[in-house]
Amino acid sequence: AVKLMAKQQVALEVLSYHATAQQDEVEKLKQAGPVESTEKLNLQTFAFSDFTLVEDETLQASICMFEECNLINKFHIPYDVLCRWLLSVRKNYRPVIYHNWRHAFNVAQTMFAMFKTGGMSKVMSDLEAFALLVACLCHDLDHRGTNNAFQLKTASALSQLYSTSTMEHHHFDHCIMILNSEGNNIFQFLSPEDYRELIRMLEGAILSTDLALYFKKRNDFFKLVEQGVTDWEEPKHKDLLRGMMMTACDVSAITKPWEVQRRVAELVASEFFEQGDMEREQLKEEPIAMMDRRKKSELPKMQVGFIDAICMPVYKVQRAEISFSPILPI
Ligand code: 5BB
Ligand code: ZN
Repeated sequence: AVKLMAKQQVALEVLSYHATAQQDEVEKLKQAGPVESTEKLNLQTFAFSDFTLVEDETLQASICMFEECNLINKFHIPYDVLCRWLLSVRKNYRPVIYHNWRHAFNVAQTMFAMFKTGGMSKVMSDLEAFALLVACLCHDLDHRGTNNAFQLKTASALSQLYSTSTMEHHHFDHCIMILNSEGNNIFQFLSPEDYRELIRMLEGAILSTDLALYFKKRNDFFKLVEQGVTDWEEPKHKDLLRGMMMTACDVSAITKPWEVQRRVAELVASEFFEQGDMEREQLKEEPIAMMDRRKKSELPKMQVGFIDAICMPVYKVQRAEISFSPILPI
């Protein structure tokens, strides 16, 4: 009963924010078409930065990524449905400092580069490319700029619904809700088998962006790679690999040229500090150092710790046949 009430509460909360694209927006994006070439925008490179793109160019560039992975043709995505879905996805990111649409777009771009430049298309099917690209664009939907620990501490409706991977479950739910909205189902012409498999991969990929799950699973993955496993056909291994790719894309801001990564780290820090402020004001609690603006001077050291302990291990994974490292050459 508690769970049911939580669910109703969350549904109300979610519905108050959920919105899909307007027809005039769809028409405008349709007319604009994709950007001329992904090369022009450097979409294929790991050093890409979105700073020079205006809002609508991020959507055109997204269309381009679908196009260049041949997903529009292969999976018969109606062009207006793709446009509407992209507009809806963008609309369902909140204007928070870091976990906003731009972050999702950048994560998808790194995934695109892994396929095009990193050679991951050699081990991934088109259906997997589709699932991963969509997962990247949707993996932080309706983020509120606060983490899972904050949801638990504030006993938010969301945390009553999902006690672990709270936000990630919500991002997935939100993703499904958009797909189920009229005119937004980019999967509508998939066979029932492909559809089921794609949704399963989508859920796994979005949930794997929970740092806690990454820690739980990464040792299994590193062991596999160390053993020289090349047989990514084993479904369990493949699930693991897709999850690790999601993590590698999610934290890829740290792989950008210094000026870019510095600016992004500032956004991350600002969002953390805002949560710290809320904890102080609303919960009368001392925030952890990472979220405490009074401990700002400790931030560079923490960021280096983050890079060494969380990011580098996943980028160091390398075998002749696979590499998804923006840092190390193939
Ligand atoms: C992260 C885990 N937390 C519970 C304690 C603190 N750490 S941390 O020491 O690794 C840390 C990470 C400390 C400071 C940080 O940013 C200061 C600007 C960060 C950090 N986190 N830095 C970043 O550039 C980014 Br991006 C992030 C984002 C982490 C969000 C979730 C990552 C999901 C990976 C699957
Ligand atoms: Zn993210």
